Amino acid sequence: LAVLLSTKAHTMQDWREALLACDPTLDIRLFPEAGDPADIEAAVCWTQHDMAELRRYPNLKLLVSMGAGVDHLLRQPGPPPGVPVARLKDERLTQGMTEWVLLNVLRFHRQDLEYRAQQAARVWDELPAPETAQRRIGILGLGELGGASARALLGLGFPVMGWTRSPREVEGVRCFHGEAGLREMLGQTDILVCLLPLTPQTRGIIRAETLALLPRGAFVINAARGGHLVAEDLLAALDSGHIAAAALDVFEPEPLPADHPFWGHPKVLVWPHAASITIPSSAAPQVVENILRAREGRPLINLVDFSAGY
Ligand code: NDP
Ligand code: OXD
Repeated sequence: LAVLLSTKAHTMQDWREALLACDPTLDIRLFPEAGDPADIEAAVCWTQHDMAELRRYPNLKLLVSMGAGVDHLLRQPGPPPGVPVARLKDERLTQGMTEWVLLNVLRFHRQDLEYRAQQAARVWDELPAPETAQRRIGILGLGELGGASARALLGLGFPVMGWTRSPREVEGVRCFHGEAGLREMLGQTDILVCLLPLTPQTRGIIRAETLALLPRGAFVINAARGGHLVAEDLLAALDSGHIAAAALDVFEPEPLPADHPFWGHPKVLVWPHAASITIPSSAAPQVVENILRAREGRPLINLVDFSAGY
């Protein structure tokens, strides 16, 4: 029985080696060299893999995302019926995201954009000192990543709020849920951080109507998926001055087209979907654990709840 690996060409060998380091007996096939389709028992895929293609493997028992997000696996036509899907929950992936969120929160909080503009103009001028305890952070999603960012921001002394699907209690965080909760949180959010999964319910969550609820001069940080944000609405809010600046790591489509206005916008920080990059050697143990569990018919870990969409 074999494992099908399908990811960007430059990470394929790293993944192969990382999985073999956990279990040297694994038979790993690098897509598109799958061999006999009946051999494939598990597929470990990243965003470019066509889900319709997976229907070729009659003995597929498990599909694993090479990231925390699974929207690429669940979108139409979706994984083959009856095949469970697992995501990654990985300390180093979480650490990378926490660092990226802190980096951008601090850039905005500490007026880094203004100071860079001053540097370009050779201006030596002190801006008013920012108040950490008054810079309210609102995080959309308090899961693996949002929860870790919330704790790190609390540790720096920021007041932190978070919005989730089900009611949550997170120590030190003011928690909101539901439509009314979202409106209430946005009205008090100076820096909005999106760490939601992309589902039909969360698509377009950052749009004209929600941006308008943020206080004038708020910042937007999106590290989740491009589909969470309506780009034209953010551009309009930036151009009107309602939103001060944005840090964006994810776009729809990716790569961000060369002529997109975000590239040259003075108030937008563009990242190439690199806020946190999966490190195969760190993620491989849980993937191999799941492959062995699937083979032996034991309960799987880090499973996606199809009804919730993440
Ligand atoms: P989790 O599944 O652990 O957490 C998701 C959170 O979002 C939960 O708190 C959940 O609520 C909340 N949520 C989901 N749907 C809704 C909804 N309809 N309304 C309100 N809240 C909702 O995900 P992770 O934290 O691991 O990852 C989040 C996303 O980050 C990934 O799906 C991926 O898209 C993105 N990502 C981006 C990376 C990058 O480099 N840019 C790297 C890794 C991930 P509840 O607690 O009630 O379940
Ligand atoms: C992920 C990502 O989902 O890298 O892990 O975007």
